[in-house]
Amino acid sequence: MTEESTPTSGTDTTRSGRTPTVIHEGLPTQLPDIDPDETHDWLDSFDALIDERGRERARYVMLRLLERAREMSVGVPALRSTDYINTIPPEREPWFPGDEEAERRIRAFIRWNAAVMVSSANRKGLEVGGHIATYQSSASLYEVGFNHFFRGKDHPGGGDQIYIQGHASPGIYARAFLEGRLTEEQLYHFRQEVQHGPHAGLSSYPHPRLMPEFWEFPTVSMGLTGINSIYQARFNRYLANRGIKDTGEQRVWAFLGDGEMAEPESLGAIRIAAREELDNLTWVINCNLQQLDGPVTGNGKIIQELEANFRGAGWNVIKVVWGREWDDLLARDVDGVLVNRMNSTPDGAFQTYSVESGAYIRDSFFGSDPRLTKMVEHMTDDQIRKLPRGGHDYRKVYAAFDSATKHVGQPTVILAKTIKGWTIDALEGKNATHQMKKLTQDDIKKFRDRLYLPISDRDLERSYEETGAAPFFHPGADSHEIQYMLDRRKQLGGSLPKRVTRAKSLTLPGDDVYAELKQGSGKHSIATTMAVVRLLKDWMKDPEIGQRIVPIAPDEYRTFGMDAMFPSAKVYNPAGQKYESVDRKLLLSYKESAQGQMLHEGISEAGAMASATAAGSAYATHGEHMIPFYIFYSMFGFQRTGDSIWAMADQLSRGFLVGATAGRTTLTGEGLQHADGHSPLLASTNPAVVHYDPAFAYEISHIMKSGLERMYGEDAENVIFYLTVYNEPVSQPKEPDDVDVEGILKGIHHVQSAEGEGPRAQLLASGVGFPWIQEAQRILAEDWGVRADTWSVTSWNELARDGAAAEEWNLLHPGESPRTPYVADKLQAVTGPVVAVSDYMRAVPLQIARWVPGDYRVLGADGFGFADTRPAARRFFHIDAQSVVVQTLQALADAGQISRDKVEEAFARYRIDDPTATAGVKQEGGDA
Ligand SMILES: Cc1ncc(C[n+]2csc(CCOP(=O)(O)OP(=O)(O)O)c2C)c(N)n1
Ligand SMILES: [Mg+2]
Repeated sequence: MTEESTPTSGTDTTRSGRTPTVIHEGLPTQLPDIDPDETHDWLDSFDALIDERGRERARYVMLRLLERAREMSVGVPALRSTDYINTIPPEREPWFPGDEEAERRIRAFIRWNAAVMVSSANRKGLEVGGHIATYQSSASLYEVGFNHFFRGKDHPGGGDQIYIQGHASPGIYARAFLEGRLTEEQLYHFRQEVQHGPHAGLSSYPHPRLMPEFWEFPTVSMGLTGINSIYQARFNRYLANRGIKDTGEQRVWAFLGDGEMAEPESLGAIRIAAREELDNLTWVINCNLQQLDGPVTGNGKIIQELEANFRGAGWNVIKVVWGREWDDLLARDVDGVLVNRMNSTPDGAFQTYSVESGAYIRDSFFGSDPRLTKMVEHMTDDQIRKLPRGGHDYRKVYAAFDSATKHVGQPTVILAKTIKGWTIDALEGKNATHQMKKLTQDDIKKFRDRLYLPISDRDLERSYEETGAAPFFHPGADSHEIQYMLDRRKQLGGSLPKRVTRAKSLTLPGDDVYAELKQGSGKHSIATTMAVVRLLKDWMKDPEIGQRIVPIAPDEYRTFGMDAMFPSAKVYNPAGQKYESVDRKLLLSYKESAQGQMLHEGISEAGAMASATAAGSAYATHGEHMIPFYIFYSMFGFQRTGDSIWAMADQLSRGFLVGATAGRTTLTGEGLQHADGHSPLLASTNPAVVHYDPAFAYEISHIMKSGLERMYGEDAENVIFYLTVYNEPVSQPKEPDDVDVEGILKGIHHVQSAEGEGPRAQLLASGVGFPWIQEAQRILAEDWGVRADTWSVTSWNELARDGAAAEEWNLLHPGESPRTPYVADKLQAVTGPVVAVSDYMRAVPLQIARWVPGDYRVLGADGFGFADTRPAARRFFHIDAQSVVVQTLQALADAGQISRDKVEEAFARYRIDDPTATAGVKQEGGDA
């Protein structure tokens, strides 16, 4: 059998050994009834059951039958949601291996320090904010993880990857303080990152860029944790499948808020995790039923809603709703009244119970049915009030984590019900709790009592007098608790969170690989997109970096001419290819493989960004340099996923982003929503992004080479290279012998001087705009006697940054001779007005206006794009060669170097105000 005719190029079954079916956990409905009499008998007996024993009993029997059917591998539809009780019944809870009492005290210390840290940061005169209630609701969730599950970086398997809810950071700092990783001083400096000197403060949230040895994953932009953690887990599998690293012992844990689940990025990719059977992924959703303003779904039940979503998507769902004190009541609930009450009580009511007295709960919750009232007769009001939620019951949480880590074939989500602000009376369950940052002395004394901390009133009061806040608490490095927690971490592979960079710099390809681009395109024309893809293909053949390149595209490989890579590099699919491909006989057939190199994300720019982020940070998260090469429809890059790129920068990820089909007028026919005339501006706002807008293939060779050197060579920088490339075929010149590489990399280089006598002008253009100034140069010379020099601006953004940096340096070095911005230096000696143009809005070239000597005029494509030919669109925006000519003549007339008549004459001749003048002008290379 040839490879083309092999129906399955990966494994036959999925990772869990199951063959994927089209009907998820269901059964086909189009089955003829082969024995109607028998069917009737069954239905009759069910009716009789309802008549004789009632609906409740019938429901119970039905559920048991469903359960049995699944046990006997009879494919029946899964229930989308189950009763509002714990998924793991008490009898299936595992033995708890820890010292529960010591762990309770450790939690108390952490709770205390976390709250004191935030409260202290909000003392009068400081008031830098922070959050108390989030961590207080999730302390048990984290602590079970830290003491029993999370594997550290020294674990032989490489360690787990943990996404911590951004607003829970105080608890994580508080634990690090107990472990001796942070000082009391640093806790006092929470959210004061510069005023006490470098590294003396703590960042507000998990920000690897600000604390690169501590935080690993930025999480505070709600929603990104969800999608990024899924793609991280998937990327771990990709590394293993491709034989780059064994990640079998690494688990991704993601902690999320129940309010946060409303973000599209939270739930938007969950089916990918199920489809790829990511049982290396566990989500823990802290269901405190509240978000910032108040309840998440006061009238509904967020846990039930999420359960249905996740089950529907194919996840393993573990609900941890009730603490152990409820077990006894549930065991006595023979009529199902308690479960029924639990099922039908809305979240808003549960929130109210969290702040009400036992008598109120007895009356409102248990008073609705005499059988319920009787059930709690033996309990005091106080016992009723204290009936805990599952997410605060350490053993229930342990059971859930244990079960999640043993589950095979599906990702797991743990839905843990908690109370926001738990253990702090002043905060618990209040609608405003999220924003309550200050604790009064009275609040703090009650809190201390609830945690049984040995801090006297006197000590508290003195601390308030001296520092304006309560004191931190540390039981001493030799105490049993600290020894215990350190020992637990040692067993599990060291303290977390922690970020380490173990990857060695790569041996980068030599100059040969760049030779082809430097040759130019001869008689042909090629688009810059093609030039980039050509070089990428050659890079992928390199013995050192080839395997490390991770091509990523959201269903656009064909658009960018990368389908030629399908047969060789192959599309990654952990299940291989289980069908005979329609195009298997073609040379360029679509190939999927578990060892595939190309990440195909489906139509998900958000997913593609998440993959790029995971790949680009593998040098730290896995100690393996990987080189994401994410190519996308220009308009759907920075505009669509700007926040993800911001998070990628925070995560110190590196890699190439390629905005293909760039420009407001170059992608013909696609129109307003596709025509990108502003991405460079958006990119300029991200300090990690180095943007280039190359005009020529030879420029691309230097830029991409520099990208490799800066991101993967010696002293690698935490930057992201962003190239805008186009789909318009352009004649690519051969690289000049005296090529100005420094100029190309810094952002501007001189291309061609005009010969002859006459008024002079300087023409600047970037990207696809270069041919316009080249043509303008010719027209100016031939028709108007003006001698123009042409300059290729490879990066307006880098020139502007350099200008700003020079000014800042000058500000800070008043006594020294001032620095000159690069662009000012370059244009210092030139003559005549400077006219700039690009396929972007004016604001892009205007970024450098301050440093361009003399008269500087800018043309640009401001406004919405539309569908038409390139010549028509460029005439409409007044950015074509003729417009450049008129603009140059006008500048010369203003300077008194030519007569004003000439401007009017040119204007009339070219009709630059009239797009109809371009009707019939031919164009080459269609849309994408
Ligand atoms: C994208 C985004 N939008 C808004 C916010 C502001 N914000 C921070 S926390 C929060 C509420 C979080 O509620 P939830 O997810 O339930 O977490 P909890 O604190 O209740 O655990 C909001 C709206 C944000 N951080 N990110
Ligand atoms: Mg919440």
